[in-house]
Amino acid sequence: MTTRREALRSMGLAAAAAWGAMPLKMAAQGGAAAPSGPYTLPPLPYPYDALEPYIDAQTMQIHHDRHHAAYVNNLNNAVAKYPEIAKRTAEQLIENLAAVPEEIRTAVRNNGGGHVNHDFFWKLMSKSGPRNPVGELAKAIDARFGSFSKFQEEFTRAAAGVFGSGWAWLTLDRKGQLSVIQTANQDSPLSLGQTPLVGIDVWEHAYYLKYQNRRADYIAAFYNVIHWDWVSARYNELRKQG
Ligand code: MN3
Repeated sequence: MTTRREALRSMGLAAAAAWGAMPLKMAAQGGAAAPSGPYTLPPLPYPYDALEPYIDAQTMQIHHDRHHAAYVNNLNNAVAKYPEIAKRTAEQLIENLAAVPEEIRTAVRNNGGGHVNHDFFWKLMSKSGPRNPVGELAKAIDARFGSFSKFQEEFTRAAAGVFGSGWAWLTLDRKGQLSVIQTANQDSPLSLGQTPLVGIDVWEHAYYLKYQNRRADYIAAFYNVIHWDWVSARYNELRKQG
C-alpha cells in the first residue's frame, strides 16, 4: 500500500517527466500553455499568399514562422527568471520598460517589441476594403497633413529614410494628435506613449526576397495592403477611450 507521501512523490515525478517531454510537443502544436513561457506566437490571420502580389508568400512564411517566432521565444527566455514580469502582457512590458529589471530590459525591448510590432503588423494588412482611410480618421488625416496624399508623402519619406532596420508609423498620442514617426530596430511607439495606427516594417527581412534593395518599391506596394477599415475602426475606438 502506498502512503500519501509516496503517492505525491510519484505524481511529482510523473509530472516532472511529462513536463520534460512537453516543450517539443507543445511547440509543434503551437500550444497556448507551452511551459517554455507565457508569450505565444499568434497564428497569421490569413494564408501566406493572401497579400500577393504585393507581399509574396515566401516572405510572409519566413517573416511570421521564423522571425516573429524567434522574438516570442527570446522574450520567453528573457522573462523565464521573472515570474512577476511574465504575468504582464507584452504590450504592458513595452509601455513601461522602466519597470522591467535592468538585466533583461534590452532583451524585452528588442524581443517584446518585435512580438508586439509583428502582432500588430499582421492585423494591419489586408487586400480587401478601401485603399484610403474612412470616416473620422479620414477627416483627422486631412486636418493634420492637408490630404491623404500629403500623408502618404510624409509616411513614404519616413519609411524610406529609416537608416538600417526599423519601422515607420502613423501614431496617435494621448492628446489625440496624429504623427508620422520612425523607430529603430524593434522599438515600439508604445514606449513613447503613442499608439500605432499604421506601421511598416522596413527591416530587409520584410521585403528583400521580392524587392531586394528596392525599398521604395516595397513601400509603394504596401499602400495596397493597408486594412483601412480596421485602422479607421481602431482610431474611433481609441478616441472613444480618450
Ligand atoms: Mn519584421
